[in-house]
Amino acid sequence: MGFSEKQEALVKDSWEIMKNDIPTLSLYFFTQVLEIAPSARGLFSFLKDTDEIPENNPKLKSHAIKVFKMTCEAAIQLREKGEVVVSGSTLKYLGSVHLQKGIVGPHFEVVKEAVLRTVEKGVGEKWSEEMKGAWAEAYDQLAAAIQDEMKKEAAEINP
Ligand code: ISQ
Repeated sequence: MGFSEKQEALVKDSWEIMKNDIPTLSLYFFTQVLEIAPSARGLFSFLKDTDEIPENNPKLKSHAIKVFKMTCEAAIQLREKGEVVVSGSTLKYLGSVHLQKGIVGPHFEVVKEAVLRTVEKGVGEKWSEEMKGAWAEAYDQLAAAIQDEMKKEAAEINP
């Protein structure tokens, strides 16, 4: 099943709403990631030496924005092209950082759950199962593209 215009609109419109409150939502997003997987704290330089999640930390905000923005872009491409295409250099970069950090499949699942919870909080009463499905699919396809690149890169390092 392809990605419909309606699904694309659900993702785009919810991201437009969420953009109005990036500080709250990025904090909420990281809180969810750490609630689901406390050990993920060690993966982020700005969380390593603290028990709390720093509010208004620029790195935290930019990390959160990247995940949401790329998922939103993935939704647009899914509708336009039927697949997620990340530019070669961006994909290579994403593949190598995630590989270097030792990220594996279950990490992507944690972040997926945190993304969905954050959208739910961000859009309030506009939240629906359909919106959840659209975000989940866009995220899954983006995560699959990154993980494919990680496999390729791992094979180059260790053929
Ligand atoms: C993955 N890549 C970049 C930033 C992130 C922030 C939170 C969770 C996962 C992430």
